Amino acid sequence: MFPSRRTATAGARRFRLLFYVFTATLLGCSEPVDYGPVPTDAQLAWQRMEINMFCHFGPNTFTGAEWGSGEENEAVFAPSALDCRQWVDIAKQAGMGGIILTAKHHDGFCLWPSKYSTHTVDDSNDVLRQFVDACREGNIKAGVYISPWDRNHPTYGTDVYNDVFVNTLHEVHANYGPFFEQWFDGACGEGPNGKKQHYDWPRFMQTMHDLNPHAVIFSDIGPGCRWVGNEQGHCGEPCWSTLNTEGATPSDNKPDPSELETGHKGGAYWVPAEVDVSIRPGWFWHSNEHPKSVDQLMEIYYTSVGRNGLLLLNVPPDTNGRIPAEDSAVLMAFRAERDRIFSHDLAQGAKANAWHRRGHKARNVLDTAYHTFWAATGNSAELTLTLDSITEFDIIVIQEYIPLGQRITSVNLLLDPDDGLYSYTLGDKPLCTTVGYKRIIRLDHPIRWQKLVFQFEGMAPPLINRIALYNSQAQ
Ligand code: FUL
Repeated sequence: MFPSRRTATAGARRFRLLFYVFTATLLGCSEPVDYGPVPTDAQLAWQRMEINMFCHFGPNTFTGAEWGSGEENEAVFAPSALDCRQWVDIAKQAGMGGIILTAKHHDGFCLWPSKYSTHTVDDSNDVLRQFVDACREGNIKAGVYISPWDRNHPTYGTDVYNDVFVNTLHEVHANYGPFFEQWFDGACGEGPNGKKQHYDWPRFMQTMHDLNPHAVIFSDIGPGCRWVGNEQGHCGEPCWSTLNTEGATPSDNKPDPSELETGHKGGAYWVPAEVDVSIRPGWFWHSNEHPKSVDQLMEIYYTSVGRNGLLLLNVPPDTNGRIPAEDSAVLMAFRAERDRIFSHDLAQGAKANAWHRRGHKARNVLDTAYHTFWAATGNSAELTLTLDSITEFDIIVIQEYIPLGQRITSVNLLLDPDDGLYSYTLGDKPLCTTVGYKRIIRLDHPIRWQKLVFQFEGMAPPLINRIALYNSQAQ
């Protein structure tokens, strides 16, 4: 029988204490290493972009359809004042780092003069060329959406179509790349002969890897990033960047959308969530539709970027080939609102204290350098922030250092009643479960406090690269 705490001898107690100090010292000396799957450099750079623009543009813009039939006359696609530089300017001003263009949607219409299709723009109207040139000139990353579902191609529904699709990928990536992201829509419907295609996903993925190993590949299940399981603009709660994809394929054999929303705790692969949602009701521009409000976009921001996702916000150009003024205005207001709230970090100047591994002190959570972080010594860890003075805030941002894996399973906040004005506590309710790249926590109402104790639980010792506080009510 083991001696209980109460009955242990003084010698046993001394031995136990020495054992703890020794273990803590050993842990404190070792460098943190990867826990589970970790992002590639390309996935990390992608996640740090936070918000990108999606542009759905094609014959549907002119016909009012969302899924074109593939039978539309090519001449219907006739933008009167195409200006991809305007898209770039707006995306940059809105704080976006990349734009993904639907180079071929389900109607099969190619926005470049493809040799593998007759349903294309003509040589003098190469939209994809104009798009990549404008992106390069404006120093913003270009990405491309190429739909495998093709309602026009005569070979769709036969094995030959898989060759056609691979050739199409070659043509686009070799002649117009490099692209930072390849978007593979999972939709798989009937083609012109009434047959569905059996997509050769392994071959498509291998082709992409050979063409551009640095592109982040989107599909329902990755491998670069995954569909978030809904088109409403939110991640699940929790939201893991890890996913089990063994035995799954995009389209018809993917995990349930609810699993794509949350990811899998302890999942075998790093496949972060991309939240694709449109600023308007449809994906394509329609004259009778209007953009969402700033408040709606802020809500989407909090539940996508603020829950460990990347927001891919669709802003469709109109029949002129330009982003309409009302969409641009709301995007500027969305940017201004984020700047207003997030440009003044109230934790700056605070003191941070915690047990840490050598070189990875608690104060690293306060600097803005990405690769400095606090490394806790155990799976349960506490960090205390003491602000300069009593401060009012209602938003807490926490960023986990994901280059070494996603570890945190819950965060609790204790407000120390000795130092504040009120003995307000959130103590019995976790602030959040998962953190990941970025977690934005909105409190129910602003609180005024000076000393905050964060309690972290992780599957491995938590690594935190940033904690910041904001007041959304401040002007
Ligand atoms: C879906 C498509 O069917 C929609 O038209 C749109 O492109 C959306 C982003 O993905 O699967």
